Amino acid sequence: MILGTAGHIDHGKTSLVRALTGVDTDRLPEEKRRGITIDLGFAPLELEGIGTLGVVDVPGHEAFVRTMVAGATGIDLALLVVAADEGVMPQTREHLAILRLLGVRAGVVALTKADLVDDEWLALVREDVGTAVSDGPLADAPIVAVSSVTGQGIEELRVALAAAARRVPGRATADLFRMPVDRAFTIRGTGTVVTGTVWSGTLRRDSTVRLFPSGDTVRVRGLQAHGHAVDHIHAGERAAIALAGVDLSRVGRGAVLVAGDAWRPSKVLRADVALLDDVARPVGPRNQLRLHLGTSEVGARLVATGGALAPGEHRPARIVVDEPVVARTGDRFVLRGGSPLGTVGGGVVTDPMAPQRARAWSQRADSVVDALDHFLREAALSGVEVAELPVRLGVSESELGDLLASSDAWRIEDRLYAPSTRALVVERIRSTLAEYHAAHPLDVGAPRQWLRTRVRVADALVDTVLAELVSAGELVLEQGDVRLAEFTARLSDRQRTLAAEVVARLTAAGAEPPTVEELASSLGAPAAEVASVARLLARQGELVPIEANRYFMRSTVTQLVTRVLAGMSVEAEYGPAELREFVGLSRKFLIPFLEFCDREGYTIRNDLGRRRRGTELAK
Ligand SMILES: Nc1nc2c(ncn2[C@@H]2O[C@H](COP(=O)(O)OP(=O)(O)OP(=O)(O)O)[C@@H](O)[C@H]2O)c(=O)[nH]1
Ligand SMILES: [Mg+2]
Repeated sequence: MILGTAGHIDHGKTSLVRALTGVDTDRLPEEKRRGITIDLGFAPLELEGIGTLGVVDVPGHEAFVRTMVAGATGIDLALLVVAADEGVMPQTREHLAILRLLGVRAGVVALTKADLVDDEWLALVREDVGTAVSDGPLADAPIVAVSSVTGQGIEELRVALAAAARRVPGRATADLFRMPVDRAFTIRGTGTVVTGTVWSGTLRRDSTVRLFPSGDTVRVRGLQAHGHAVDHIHAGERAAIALAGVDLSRVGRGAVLVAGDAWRPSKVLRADVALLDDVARPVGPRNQLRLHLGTSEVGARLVATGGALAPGEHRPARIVVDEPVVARTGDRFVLRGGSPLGTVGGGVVTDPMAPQRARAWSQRADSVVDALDHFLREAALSGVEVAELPVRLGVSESELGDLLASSDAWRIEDRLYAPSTRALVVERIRSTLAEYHAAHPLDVGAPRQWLRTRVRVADALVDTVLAELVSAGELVLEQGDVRLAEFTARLSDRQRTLAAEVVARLTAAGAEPPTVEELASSLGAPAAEVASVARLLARQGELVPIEANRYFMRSTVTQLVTRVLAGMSVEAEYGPAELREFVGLSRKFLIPFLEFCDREGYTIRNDLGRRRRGTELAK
């Protein structure tokens, strides 16, 4: 569990952390010299009956609010510090707003420097502070007066923190691992080490993680939790991770470590966004913003349906970022902007992998089922990748399993489609085939491969629907050609005349018929049309293609085959010269005819010549 400090500069956050933990978290020389916190500080806090909490101490200076956000992200409990002698100040309010935007739900308020004020003053400040927190997550938090100098109230504060800690719900350890990096450094002999608060899941030593934004895949060489070497780290722990073979230049605050293949860096997020009540003017797409998500901070623009967001307004919007971020549905974020830079709002991610031109979500999806439905309908024929859904829906892999088991979405291999997609694919296949038949009325059907490219959806989708339609008898698939069941090749009147002429010519030519081209030129018809007619006649059985462009009448072929087989015995091989005696063809026609006999299985060819196959015609 993680406890984070918050509060105005100099109000005594770091002193209080030291009074609670014994650790001085201001370790930088510059922090010592200036007497202020500049970077995040970390310390373990032992609480009776609870165990070890990780404490993140943040700076209060208004120039370091971005660092405060990086520290406050991922905390379970807040320790809001207000100095009794100064009371509520600007960063008290800004930090409170940030805690609320980040979804921190519990904590304790410490009135520090109680030794500097009298009871009457303390009572007034207590009331002020009570009012300041009244509409936020700390409305019910106990307010404890303390002094880090005299030790007054420290014990009471520990008790209050323990009570608050007891009410914090546990984090999901059986989930995808993610840890935003808040520090990176090199240790001699160990190499690059990153630290952070584990947001979700569990990580094992020697496992593999991905590092973003670099995209590197790296091995976890060693793990520490609260300063001790461990085999596993879990959600809600402060962890230090030694990464094998990663140069320090490739990792720093803002990077994120994740495990599993569900994560995708993205430049468009959808989110429910709220502007703070006290921002000066509306925020629209022209305003340059900084998006703080996890420990990362990137330039961003807000595009909300219906124009700019007014102060205090809460609406779905699209956030377009300058550099890709790794986010998950349900993630909280903070938006800062204006000049001087201030916190303007924040919200919750509702789609971390929004399509480029996605419309902002007009209706807030109030259930995972609705969200999935929305993504599927939007993706239509492209479908969505199943692997990314735990991140895109913000559910664990097992929750996704349950969801898919009860969903009527259509799964084809590794993608998921809306149930209505099937009808769309059917429609596209039917209309594509209808067009093909219209353009090629003499063809049996469209080649399957051509159909796949024309329908323009994933091959697996076309194949699945094709198979269904074929088995339902709506389509016919024959030798790689697909046709609508109701389609039959039909000749026009002109083509019927042409067909009759072709048959007449071939009959007249007997055993030595002309090629398609020769037929075409003697008939004065286009070769392509004569070829189509001949193909159709061949399909109907009237003609037989002996060569690619030469057809024989079926009756002629039957006579020739009978003649050649009658002359052959099954026991001997025959050379072409002998076979020619039997059929009486010239060499030019003989060889293609004999090859046809081999193809059709009447004869078998070997080194010695051709042998008659089978006995069915032998006498
Ligand atoms: N008298 C008195 N002085 C205190 C107490 N707590 C802190 N101080 C003093 O207040 C000053 C600021 O204390 P810090 O703990 O550094 O304050 P901080 O909130 O961490 O400041 P930043 O991190 O820079 O925002 C120091 O000089 C402390 O000695 C207290 O309870 N009583
Ligand atoms: Mg400090």
